[in-house]
Amino acid sequence: MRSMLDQLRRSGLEAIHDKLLNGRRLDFNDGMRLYQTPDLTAVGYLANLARERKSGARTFFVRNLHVNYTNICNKLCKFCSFYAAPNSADGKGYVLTPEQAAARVAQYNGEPIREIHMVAGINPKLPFQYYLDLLRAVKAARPDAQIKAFTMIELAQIARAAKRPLAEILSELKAAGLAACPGGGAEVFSDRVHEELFRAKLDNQGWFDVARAVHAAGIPSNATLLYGHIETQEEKARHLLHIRELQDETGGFMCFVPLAFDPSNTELSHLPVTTGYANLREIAIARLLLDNFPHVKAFWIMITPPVAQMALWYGADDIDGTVSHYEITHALGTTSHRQVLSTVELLDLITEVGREPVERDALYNPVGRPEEAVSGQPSAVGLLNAAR
Ligand code: V47
Repeated sequence: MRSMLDQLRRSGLEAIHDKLLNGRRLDFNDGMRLYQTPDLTAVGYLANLARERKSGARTFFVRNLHVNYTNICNKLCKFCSFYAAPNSADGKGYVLTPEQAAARVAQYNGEPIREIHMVAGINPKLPFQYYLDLLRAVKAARPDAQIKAFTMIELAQIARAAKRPLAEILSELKAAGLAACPGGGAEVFSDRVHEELFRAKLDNQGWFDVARAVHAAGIPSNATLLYGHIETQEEKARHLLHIRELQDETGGFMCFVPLAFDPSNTELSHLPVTTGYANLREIAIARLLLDNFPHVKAFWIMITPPVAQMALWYGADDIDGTVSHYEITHALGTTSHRQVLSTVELLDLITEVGREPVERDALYNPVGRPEEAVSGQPSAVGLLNAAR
């Protein structure tokens, strides 16, 4: 019978295993080796070592909902199926008023939502005041939930609309209810991919500058990688190392979210969807290279609940949440994909694979009954009872 050590040796991953055991950082070549070996179980074994070192068996989830306040966007990214170009004649563009956004959130008043995830297109017509009013209205509708809003791209636009320095407007947005920022808009930090797929968008350096300012303002954020389109393995490995470097500098990232590209209804619809094998590898490599990130997320809505469940043994310690109303890839009515999981379904996914669920808020504070929040380790039974 072959041991795991034999398997690691045969897969060329023995040196990476040694580095992990000795607390040494992985480098670009290690990243490439992890992308190139066909032996995903060996990669997963290593990622699971790193995952358990950070979080043990704990798996974080959140009761959340999404609000996409406008789909009007002047960036025209080739990978996006969500946007309506400004002034387009098809009549599909919309902007939610702050009151409409608040009303959408208020529909969930009976549910203990903890995180409101609010992002949208880059709509040059919206004035700075709109963003403040939006945050205040949504916060007033659900004062018990934290607002995680605005990608680095949106923040650059908001500063432009305000005609004021970013640092100044960040403190106003924070006072209006902004608790954290999501990781979107990062795509792939490669000038080649930027030029080919999202030329009109803030460039890679710009994304870093905004993230730096956000973290300096005391607002934590996530970071993403959009994979499964035209990017190369080298570009992905460099993307991860760039983000790791920024995290060394600011310490402001909470979670890394690999986003699997969904080609449907995009200019790249000829590309195949990513496989479960590719999705698990992306999560595992992120966990291994991003040694300074507290969390790695399996975003089930993109990779399906069964693959997200497996990912809990391939490096992920966060399975996102109940996710109501996700429109970035699944505009309402255009897909048969699942959009919502109940809390009980999420808990079942986590516990079936022997992981321990921890309900969190947008800032990764454990929530639940007071005694559970103190220990940070709520029991699955307690959570299940609370959820029923
Ligand atoms: O920046 C756009 C991506 C992002 C497609 O921080 C696509 O917790 C797949 O960032 N197929 C926005 N992805 C969503 C996002 C996000 C999602 C969930 C959790 C978090 C978090 C952040 O969606 C965009 C872009 O990278 N995206 N089009 C597509 N066709």
